[in-house]
Amino acid sequence: MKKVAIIMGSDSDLPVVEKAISTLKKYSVPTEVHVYSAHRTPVQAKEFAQNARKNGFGAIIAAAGKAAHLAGALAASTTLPVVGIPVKSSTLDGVDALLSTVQMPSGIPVATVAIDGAANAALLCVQILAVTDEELAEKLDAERAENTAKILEKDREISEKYSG
Ligand code: RP5
Repeated sequence: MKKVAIIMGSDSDLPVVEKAISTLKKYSVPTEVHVYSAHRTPVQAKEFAQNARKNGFGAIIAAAGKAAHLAGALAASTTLPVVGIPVKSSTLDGVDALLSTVQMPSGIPVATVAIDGAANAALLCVQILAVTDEELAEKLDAERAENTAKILEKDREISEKYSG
């Protein structure tokens, strides 16, 4: 199976990124995690992206806050799918990172999830790998069915308690 890379701009992003790590683990997707910054270690970030395909990766998750150029900078150096997580750090509630990540120029796409949306970033990568992996696709279907059952149970509980 192809690996998924999780790159974060700073170790301070780890509390958000942990949800992506645990989600990929749940699906037994091989994962490699690094701290590379578009601004502080641009050479290492670029080198990683340039070599990612030949190193067996199928997708890259990039998490960064503030002027969050990491996902775009990685996407500039690879044609693997790059999923950006805008991280809510300090002042502007993550809107700074959201706009920095999502507003990519034509030709260099970044699939941007919600602010701190690490679980969805991982799920999107699983879905990308599942295009050619039937077993993963079945796991995704099973998880969706389980989630649907949970929500319907909540509906039943709340409906019983408050309707009338
Ligand atoms: C970004 O700046 C990082 O991704 C992080 O979200 C933010 C703050 O980094 P630190 O100053 O905490 O290292 O590049």
